[in-house]
Parts: sequence; structure tokens; C-alpha cells
Amino acid sequence: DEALRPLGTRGVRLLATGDDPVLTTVRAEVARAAQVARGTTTSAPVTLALAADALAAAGPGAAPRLRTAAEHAIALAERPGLAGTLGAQGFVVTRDEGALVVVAAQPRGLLAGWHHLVRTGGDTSGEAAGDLAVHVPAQAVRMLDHWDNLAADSPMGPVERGYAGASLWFADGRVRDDLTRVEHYARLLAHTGINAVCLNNVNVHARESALLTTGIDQVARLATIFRAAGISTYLAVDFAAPITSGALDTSDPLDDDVRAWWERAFADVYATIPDFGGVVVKADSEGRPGPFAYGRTHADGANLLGRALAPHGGTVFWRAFVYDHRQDWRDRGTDRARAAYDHFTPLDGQFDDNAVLQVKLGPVDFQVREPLSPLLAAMPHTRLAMELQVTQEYTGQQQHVCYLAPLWREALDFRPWGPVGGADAAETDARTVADVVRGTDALPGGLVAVANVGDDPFWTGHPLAQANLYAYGRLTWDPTLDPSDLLDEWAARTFPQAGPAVARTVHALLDDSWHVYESYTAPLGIGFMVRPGHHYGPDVDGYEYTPWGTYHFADRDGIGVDRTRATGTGFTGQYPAPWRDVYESLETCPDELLLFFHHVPYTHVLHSGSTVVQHVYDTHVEGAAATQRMRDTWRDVRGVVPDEVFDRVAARLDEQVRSAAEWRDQINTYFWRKSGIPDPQNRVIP
Ligand code: GCW
Repeated sequence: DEALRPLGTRGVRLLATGDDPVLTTVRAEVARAAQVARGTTTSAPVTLALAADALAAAGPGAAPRLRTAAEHAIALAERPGLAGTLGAQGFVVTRDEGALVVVAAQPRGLLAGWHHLVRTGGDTSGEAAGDLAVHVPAQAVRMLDHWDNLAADSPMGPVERGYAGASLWFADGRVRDDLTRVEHYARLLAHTGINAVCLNNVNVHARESALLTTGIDQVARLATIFRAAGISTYLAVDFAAPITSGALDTSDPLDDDVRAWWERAFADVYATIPDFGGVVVKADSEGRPGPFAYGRTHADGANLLGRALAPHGGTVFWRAFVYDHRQDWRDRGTDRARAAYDHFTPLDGQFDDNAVLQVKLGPVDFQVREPLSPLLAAMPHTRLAMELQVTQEYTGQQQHVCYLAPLWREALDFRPWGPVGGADAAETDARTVADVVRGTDALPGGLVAVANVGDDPFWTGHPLAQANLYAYGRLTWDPTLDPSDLLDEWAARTFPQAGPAVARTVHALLDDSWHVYESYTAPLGIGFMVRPGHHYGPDVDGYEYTPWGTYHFADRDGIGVDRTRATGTGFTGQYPAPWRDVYESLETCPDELLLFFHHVPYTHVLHSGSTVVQHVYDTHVEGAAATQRMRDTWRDVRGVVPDEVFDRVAARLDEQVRSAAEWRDQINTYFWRKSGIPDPQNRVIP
């Protein structure tokens, strides 16, 4: 609430009528700001106006200044093309003799405008140099998927891959009675830019499956809270729900009874939650049921649900994370990285308009370093969303500091058809991944991420992991934001009284922490090397002889997965030019992805000039040392941030230092024992 003070001090006039729940929220925020400022109203006011009813809201006998502000707002909104541009979620800001005017066409836009003002403290001098600054979200869908289960005794605990305590909303098999924290959470998400949440784990077990049917009244309580924050509610559903509900003995997508079952189910859902967003589906993946059991395609499956949702305006997010998790490690021909592309590209054009294919960033699984999933460049006739993992399953589990916004920025900026420029520039498709998933106005895609919060007092277990949640939300709105700047925004919001020392420390710890984490864990894009099951800490061969398809193939001579067309699995061929060739060739393959694409001798010389084995030794020693410096840096803010925050972060940094040393020693020892190549500085354990 501290952040509201500058606005409260200026005095905010809200020109909007009606009892829309989002407007009611804006009204409450404005009142709260006034309360925080406690009557210290000074100068230049701020006007927030909903274009359609600004004048009505000003009222017939309005003071001339209010009337002028309303007329100004209306004039703005009537500028040619602007209403269309703003859509439901955008807003426009202008300065008028020192006063600020924010106009939106719809309540959600007005709420976004409010949060923009809060973030900037009402100071838009930087951007409003011209007379108008138009703000529209880059992505129409900005979603968080919660992998929350109904109870602690659910398979995988209360939150699958959750590192921040139990679910914020489920406990003991039902929705919690006290949802106060959910209200705070919804407010926080709205501030970052999120506009959709899926409430439950994509691995939908029997109990959770009933949320869609007998549990829908409970879900409605949550939907009411999120609605008021401008956030739509989704549920993950079990493809076999017609069976698990006890109604039918099949979930064949082409069966009439199955179709009727879903139609009835969604009719009931919408009778209770009229603006229900839709569903997220994990099918034929890691043991979940799906259309394959009936010899049907994933387009059949997605369209079954899509058609039952369509009359109500709902959307199905269908996950592309489909691969054989029971493969034979002896079989070098099967390549998990290929799976999503192989399954889904033949179906391009077959998905209905209200189906979105949700594709993980990388072709394997949320590793610290992966190339972009080639599927994102191979479905021109399908709505696509990219899925990221904010929860740090493979990036330190919120024990380690690992700020992921730079990773996401790299993916969003990636140009699947190659860099711009060069002789054939005119011929090149210059779109970035952010452009691809944006889709069109009529058929948008979006961004989705697995959430990292729980009922932990700091929301995210590691207090500094909040920065990932904040940055994700902000990047969904604007993928060109600088990850480093986002840290300033986050630190200012989170430690409003703490001043520059905190900002400095947060930067020193977080800016480069993704690279630090990468440097002491699995090297050069090889991935995994984690303990099977829980995925925390090093275990180089942990997955090597398992059915999961995540191998490194280290032997006495070398390491890496040959995914070339020439001699390997042919995965490089799933990329358009130029990447298919860039990755194919040892000459051009980037160092950081070398072992993802190639099997090379330990003595192979990288572009950096180092050999593979020497690179491993050096980066692991340096990475572990960097964590010690991070721990020292944190001491600078003792007494500056609240003690509980200081202590929690300090304890986690101790664990990060311990764990990084363990990673360093296991990885370096492993490479030394396999290769027999000594470290000239003798830093390996024999
Ligand atoms: O990374 C893997 C996780 C699973 C998860 C799966 C998925 C929800 O280890 O816990 O299941 O991805 O994304 O479906």
C-alpha cells in the first residue's frame, strides 16, 4: 500500500459508473490510495476515466474542471482508431497541464492503467513526452498455471513441483474457507499484468477431476476473487473425466455420449461461472489419459473439448508436452526432443479456433539451457502459446537464487527464421517468438507459466524468487522490457523504504544468477544430471539408464547427444533455416548448446578457446565461487530489509553455497574420472 501514497497525495478522480466487479476494484484502490495519503492532497490531480461513461460519471452539475477532464477523456478515446487499438485491456495516458489523464475503453483496461500509475508513482514524464502514450498488452493471454492439488496427501504433495508451501487455495480436499490471501494474491498478479489463472495441477487426479463437476461451487468462490482483479479462471481437466466421474466407460473423443457428457459438464460450469476462461489439458503425457487410447488424434481430443466450450466462449489450452516416457535407454534412435514436433506438426490446421496449443519453451523440459522448441516455428495454422516454468523445478527449487527473466527474454527475442539483415533481408521472416505467440487479434496465442507461489509467508519460499513472478507478469505485457530494469521495479515495490542499498544488492545477486546457476550445474546444454524424482542436486548418471529419454551418453572419450541430420537423431532438421544448419555444424553451433546437439570428445575446442573438459572444470569452480560472493553481498542489507526476510535469504544462500560446491565436485570429479584428463590447476577430486 505504500506504493499508493504518491497517487493518493495527488488526488485521483475516477470517472466511471456501474458496478462491474473490476470497476469496483478500481474504486476500492482509489479509496485506499486516498486513505494512505490521509488528506495530504496537493497539486496536480490524476483522472481515471472509462471512455463510454466519463461524462455521465462527472454528473450533470459537475464542477467545470471535472467536466473538462471528462470531455478531454472522451476526446482522447474518440481519436481515430484508438478505441480499436485499446481493446478490452489497453489504456492511454496523457499529460494535461501537469494533470494526468488515463482513459480506457473497458474496466480491465482501466485497472491496468491504475496499476501503471501505481508502478510509476504517477510520474509518466519519461514516456508522455508526446501527447499520448498508448499501452496495450503484447499478449492477449497472460496466464499462470498452478500445479496445485487438493490436499497434502495428493500424489506429489499439495503442489506438484511447489517449493513455497501448500496451495494458497486448496487444503484438506477442498477450497479453503479463508481466502484473504487469495485476494492479496489476485491483487498482486493484476499489478504484474497477469489476466488468467489455471487453479489446479495438469496431472489431474480423481479428487481434483471433480472440481469441474461437484466442486464447481467451490471453484466459483475463487473465480469471484480473480474476476474482480481482471483475471479469468481456468481448470485443468482429466481427459478421462467421463470415466472417472463414473458416468461412462469410455472417453473416446468421437463418441456421442462422451461429447454429450462434456457439453453438459460445461453447461453446468457456465451456469455457475458465466465468464469461466476454459480448460488446460495434459493428455497422453507421462501416464495421463488421452485420445491415443482410442486411436484418435490430439486434434480430435482438443476439438472435443473446444466444441463443448465454444457456445460459452471458452478456450482449451492443449499441451504439446507429449513424449514416450517409457523409452529404452539402449535405443539411440528415439529422441525425446523430437517428440512434440513429430506428434503435432501433422495436425497443423486441424485445431478449432478456440484451441490453443501450449508448447514448452524447450523441446525437452524446462532445463537451465535448451534451444527453443522447434514446434513454435512449425504450426502456422494453429494458435500457439509458449509455456515457461516460473517455479524453479530444474533451476534450484527456490533454494538457489536464479533470476529467470534473462532466459525468458532470450526466448521471446529469438527469431526462429533467423536474424534480421543480411543480403536476403527482404525474404526473411523477421518475427520473434514473442510475435509468433502473439498470434492475431482474432486468434491470439499467449504466454503461460507454471507458478512459483504457495502459502509460505514470503509467497515463494525464497523471497528473491518473487522477482521471477514479477518479471514474468511484466514480460507478458511487454516482452521488450529489460530484465535488469524489472529488478529495480520489483525491489522498489517490495522494499519501499529500503532505498538504493537494496536495489544494488538485488542486482548484485540476481542480474547474472541464471548464468551462475548454469555454470555450476549441467554444462553446455546437456541438461538434467539431477537426482531422479525430486530433481534437486547433482546426480550425473541419475537418469542415464532410465526410461525418461534424458541422457548425456558420456563415455571415456566424450559426451553429448548427436541430434544432427548427418549422423544423429535428425532433430536439427526440425528447425527452419538458418538454425537447422547453425545447429547442425560444429563450426557454428553455439557453445552453450553444444552438448544438446553434438557428441564430442572431451578435448573438443569450443569457440571460447577452451576444451570441453577444461570448460567444465573452470565454470564449475567459478560458479561455486560466485555463490560465495552472493552470500557475502547479502550481508550489506542486514538491518535494511526486515529481519525475517534477511534471515530467510541468508539461510537459502548458505544452502546454495553448499549445493553449488556439491555440484562442482560431483561434475568435475565425474568428468575427470571419465576422461582421465587432469585439471592443470589440480582442482578435481581424484
Ligand atoms: O517437468 C515435468 C515435471 C512434472 C510435470 C511435467 C509437466 C505436471 O517433472 O512434475 O507434471 O513436467 O509439465 O507436465
